[in-house]
Amino acid sequence: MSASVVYDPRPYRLPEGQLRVLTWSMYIAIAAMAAGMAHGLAQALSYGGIDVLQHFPGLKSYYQGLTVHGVANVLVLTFAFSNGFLPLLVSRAVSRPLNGPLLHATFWALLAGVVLTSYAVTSNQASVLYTAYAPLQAHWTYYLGLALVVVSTWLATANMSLTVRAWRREHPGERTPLLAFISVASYAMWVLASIPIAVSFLGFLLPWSLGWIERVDPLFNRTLFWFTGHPIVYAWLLPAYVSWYALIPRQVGGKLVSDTLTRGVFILFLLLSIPTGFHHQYTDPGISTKMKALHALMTFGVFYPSLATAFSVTASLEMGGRARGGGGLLGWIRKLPWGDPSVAAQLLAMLTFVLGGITGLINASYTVNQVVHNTAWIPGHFHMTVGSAVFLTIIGVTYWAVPYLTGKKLWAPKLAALQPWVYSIGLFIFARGLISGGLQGMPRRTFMAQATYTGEGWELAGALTAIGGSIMTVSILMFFLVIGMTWLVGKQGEAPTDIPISEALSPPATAGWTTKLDRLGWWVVAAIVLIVIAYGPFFLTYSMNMVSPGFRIF
Ligand code: HAS
Ligand code: CU
Repeated sequence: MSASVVYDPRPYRLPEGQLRVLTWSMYIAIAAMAAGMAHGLAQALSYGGIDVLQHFPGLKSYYQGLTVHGVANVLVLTFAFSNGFLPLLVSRAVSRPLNGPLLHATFWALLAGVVLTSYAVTSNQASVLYTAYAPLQAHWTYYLGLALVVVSTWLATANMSLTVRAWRREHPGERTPLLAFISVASYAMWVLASIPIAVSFLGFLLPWSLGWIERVDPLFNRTLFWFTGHPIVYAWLLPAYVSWYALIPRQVGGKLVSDTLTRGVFILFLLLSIPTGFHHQYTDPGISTKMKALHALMTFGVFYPSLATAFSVTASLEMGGRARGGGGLLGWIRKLPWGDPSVAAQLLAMLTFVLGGITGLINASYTVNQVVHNTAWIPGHFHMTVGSAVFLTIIGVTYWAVPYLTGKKLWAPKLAALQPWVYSIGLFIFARGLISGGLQGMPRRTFMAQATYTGEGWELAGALTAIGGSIMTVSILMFFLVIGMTWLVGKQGEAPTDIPISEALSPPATAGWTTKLDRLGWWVVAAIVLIVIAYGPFFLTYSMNMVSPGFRIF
């Protein structure tokens, strides 16, 4: 193994059969993106007072469209992508194949989940939005389908863990390659974080939708939702961070700055992502103010590893820019390989995420949250996080992954490098609309095109949202054009033959306390302790009121 143990430098490519399964997982992600995008445009236009929803064949309501948009983009696109991406990186990092049966089980669980959920949503039996709040009741296929999507991520985690464990057995005393460690840590956090939603769906909402139990407790299920629903955002984000730390430095000619810092950042996410969910419930009754304040404090804690990431990744980029001849304070930025579509997409993902992160801090501030909660500000925030950092990184990775996986050269790379610019310009206009509208009280999750009321500044805000959203849609169509043409006419044999993985500036220690960082099991135990502190008091003192029958108002 090389001096910088980020990955095993011997050339390695997964057996084609296994690669095909991972590739199809990513194709499911791209299909979800198509569905999500079409409904995204309709949502954005609605803010501008334009109702195109009525022209969608088979669409019954605004909320059905919004459910498709949310579920397709943040539940299917993200996890289908990561189910393909993370195991690919792990197997490459340790130069070992994955477990075949587990790999197939992951794929089929995902596909079955997506089919069931799609059935529920497209037949208008699950217009409950992605948050699935009781007492709104969806068809049972919605809960079961999404539970299967979650199960697929557990199977993918088991597969990666087994692969790494087999490597460790063959390499006693050696540090786990960094790329494998951070990929497994990302999904390990998610496995822990997803247990509450599994309990809510399988223990309450699914039996309730089947008529096996008559009533559920809405607040209890909502709390289980956000128990998972906050850390889920880091399950979307961390695969992007994996790319920013371990792949992007190589793509720009720099190096990963610190092995120990990188491991530490992912461990902090494992520890701090979960005990923060009450920051989505500041206005909910039935939860003590003290516990909400504790979660606010923890939220400021989980801000830290992202700040560390900002500095660390910027240092890697600066190293690359300077190696390419960039001088002065900021001259290195221009020298970065902006012409490489994969790099351009991810650099813009980072830049737009700066504003996403700042707006998150505003949300997290307990009292300031009162100003923005349930307003258009919130979708403003999350389109600059999941809709930028995550989405543009998925696109950036796809720009090298599709050629790598199919052996075909990327079609029209210049167009591809322009695409993330169009997206980011659209995003800034769009988010400016939602953010300013939100500050002036414009609501979220409301069909503004049919609202019989308006407020000061909403017209401009709505127009900017609609214009920005339309530009973003054009950009995604450019992406589909590039990827579609790559499939159809991409030249065989001119694609990259290996994954772009960085070297680290210095190798990880082989003695001393930092070697203990690799013991993921212990960190999981520590995370559980923090979760018990943050959620124990609520669950110990809450008396469940199974009061609510299901409502289907769609
Ligand atoms: Fe959030 C609501 C707080 C991050 C997603 N968030 C949401 C919702 C979503 C979401 C979907 O405290 C709405 C849920 C719903 O439907 O109701 N959020 C935060 C905080 C952070 C944060 C403190 N959110 C995210 C991420 C998301 C996401 C990440 C998706 C992936 N959020 C909240 C709160 C609410 C909320 C409240 C509830 C609001 C309410 O009232 O309902 C932080 O983790 C953010 C940390 C990020 C940073 C930025 C670091 C910047 C980096 C880029 C570096 C740049 C470089 C540029 C390297 C500190 C790493 C160099 C480039 C060159 C070219 C030089
Ligand atoms: Cu959150």
